[in-house]
Amino acid sequence: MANGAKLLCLIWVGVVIISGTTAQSRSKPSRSGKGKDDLKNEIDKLWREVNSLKEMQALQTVCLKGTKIHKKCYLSSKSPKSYHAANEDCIAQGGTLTIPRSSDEGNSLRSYAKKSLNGAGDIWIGVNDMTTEGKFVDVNGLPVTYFNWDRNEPRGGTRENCVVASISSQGKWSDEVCRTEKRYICEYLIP
Ligand SMILES: [Ca+2]
Repeated sequence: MANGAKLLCLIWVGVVIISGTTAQSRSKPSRSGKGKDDLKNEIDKLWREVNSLKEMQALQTVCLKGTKIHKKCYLSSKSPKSYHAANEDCIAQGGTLTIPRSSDEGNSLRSYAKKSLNGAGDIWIGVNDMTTEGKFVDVNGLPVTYFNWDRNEPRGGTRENCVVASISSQGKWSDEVCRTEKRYICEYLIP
């Protein structure tokens, strides 16, 4: 081969190699970039699924340990606490203090309380008039529409701003000093 032809051949080989490399280096990052996004989305999706499974499992454990009524599970706590401590404990477990929304719920709550807390006594429920005297709201600050006050209750005025349900006395409600230590039941909403 003549020197000129050799040179041309070398240049051609060089061009082929360089264009190959640039084609690769051009397409590679975009492919891997897209791949990374896909992978990230996939991981995010799996992570969400794992978390919702964990929540479902926790909820199932609560329902199995406690009791299940329509769209709610109850789990009693045996050690008495002040209203605030009880409320915080329920929130930490992913629930709230029980809020009986109807006489049916009140009855279910009472029979579960009777069974799980050995009969007598009062339990905190998630109702209070701490913000405005006489205006009873639930633990989320929303107005309560179902009440089950005992006769002559509430009567504690500004001194008693938290509500208990009596296990022995048909689940009737009374206002009580929030610092008092009472047993309680947390409720968990079932999706
Ligand atoms: Ca009050």
